[in-house]
Amino acid sequence: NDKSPLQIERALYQPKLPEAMKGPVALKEGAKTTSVADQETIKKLFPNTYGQSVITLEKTNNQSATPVVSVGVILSGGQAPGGHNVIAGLFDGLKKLHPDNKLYGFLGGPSGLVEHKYIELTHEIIDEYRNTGGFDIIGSGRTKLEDPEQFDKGAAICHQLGINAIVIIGGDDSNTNACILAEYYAQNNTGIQVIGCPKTIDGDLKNEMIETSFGFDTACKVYSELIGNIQRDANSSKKYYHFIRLMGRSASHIALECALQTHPNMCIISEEVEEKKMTLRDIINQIAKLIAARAKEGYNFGSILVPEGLIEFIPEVKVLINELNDLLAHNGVFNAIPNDEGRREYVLQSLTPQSAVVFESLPLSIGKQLMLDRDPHGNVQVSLIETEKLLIEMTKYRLAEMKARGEYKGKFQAVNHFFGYEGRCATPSNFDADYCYSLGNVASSLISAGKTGYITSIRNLIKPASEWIAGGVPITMMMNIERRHGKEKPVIRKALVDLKGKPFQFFAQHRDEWAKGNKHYIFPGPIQYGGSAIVCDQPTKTLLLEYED
Ligand code: FBP
Repeated sequence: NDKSPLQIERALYQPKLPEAMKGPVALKEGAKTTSVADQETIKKLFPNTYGQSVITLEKTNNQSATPVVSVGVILSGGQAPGGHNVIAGLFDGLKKLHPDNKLYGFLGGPSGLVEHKYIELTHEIIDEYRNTGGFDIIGSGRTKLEDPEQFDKGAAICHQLGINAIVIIGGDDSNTNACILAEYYAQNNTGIQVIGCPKTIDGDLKNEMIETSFGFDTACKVYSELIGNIQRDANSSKKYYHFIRLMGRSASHIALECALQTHPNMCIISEEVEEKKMTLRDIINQIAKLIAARAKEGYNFGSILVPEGLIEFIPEVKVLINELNDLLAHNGVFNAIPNDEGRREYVLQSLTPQSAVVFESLPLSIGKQLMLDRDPHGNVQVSLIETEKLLIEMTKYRLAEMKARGEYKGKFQAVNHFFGYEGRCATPSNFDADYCYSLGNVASSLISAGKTGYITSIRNLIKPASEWIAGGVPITMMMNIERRHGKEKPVIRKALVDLKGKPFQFFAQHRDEWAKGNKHYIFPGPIQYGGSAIVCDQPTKTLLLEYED
């Protein structure tokens, strides 16, 4: 057999649904909505999809006949545990509504729609992927859907296959584009609906109506298990400082959640660095101070969590990155330079004097990583920048200076880690398996009711699944106008860590205590899939702190 016992067992897991969704559902329309900001502008840009009502799904006894529909599904962006269950929930929901309903999967992300690459998803295929991690059922990609030409190509394949609706499973950018596509299809009377679904391990697609994005729960639990193991190792051998960088392109939700789960000696939160306008030097001083204080107590070991996006939040590095973005965008001269030294020289000559100083002060390897290609959304690929190594190098120098002045007596040996990809495709926790299956089911109900421009929403997530509240939210409700790559654009507001919010406040109240000694470490252990609900069905600490009374 080419499956592990857990794979076999997990395939049989029946995800839990909200009570209201266990049988036929009715859609209850709530109050009309407005966007979070810039109402007039957004209304003008989305005349067909703006202002719709929030929808709640309620139990009904009379299932009305629904027309036969065909649906296309797209996985967009980075993997997140539970994506397969969204598709399984969508498939089962559609089949429950009418056995002749069909589901197609566009291959390799949004480009599958434009390039007409697809498969029909059958019972056999779906059953292979139930409750599994990964996006390999149809693959994912980062192509941006933003041009009318792409939209028209998408409409052509939908008409050819008789597809009435597209479900886009993605993060804030992908759902913004889902809304633009919904509006375009409505304006052009294509008869194609578009529904979004909130995905990303980064946890930054959240607001009043979306309590969390799927995948955040599982990914944080995987990283926290590893951090706990490392802390136990550090506390056993008592000789290493572990600098652990955690994924999360921009927001520090993952680092914060892992800190709440494991109580490390230090966790940097990018949003705080930005608010306090901390320079790289300030951050290094803070780390060195902690290490010196611990050394005094006899502890020459510890754990330091570093959010992947940190580099972009340090004010002087942020200015540098912005200059590099402008300088390197479609720069034929730069691209034609054959070697790293030449490229570095070119960059140094082209930057403003202040940024040139910052660029020069960074280790060569980091400078090289900052010059790498941007992703299709124009973002610096922060997962490729080894910020934890930068911090280790600079801390070493700082501690040596302090030692020379007699301010530090101790031994500093550091080990670097990066936890990212190992958590993105893990077997979904019960929370993500249930949440995702429910999200997929909701999408089928919104489609059969003819809705478009909506994102699926499940709330009351800290309660058992049976008490979850399912529905749909107009995507325009979450939008505002932001300046992106030099242009004013309607986008879903990205949720960074709220420094006034309860998760950060809890962390801030306890971090001084966690900085000291070795008694506070927590060892969460691996995700549990079977056993008591206390160990299997716990939501994240972030959700608990945000929503518990
Ligand atoms: P999404 O926002 O698309 O879900 O991606 C999340 C993420 O895992 C980030 O945390 C990370 O910075 C990025 O993807 C890495 O991208 P890639 O898979 O292209 O290396």
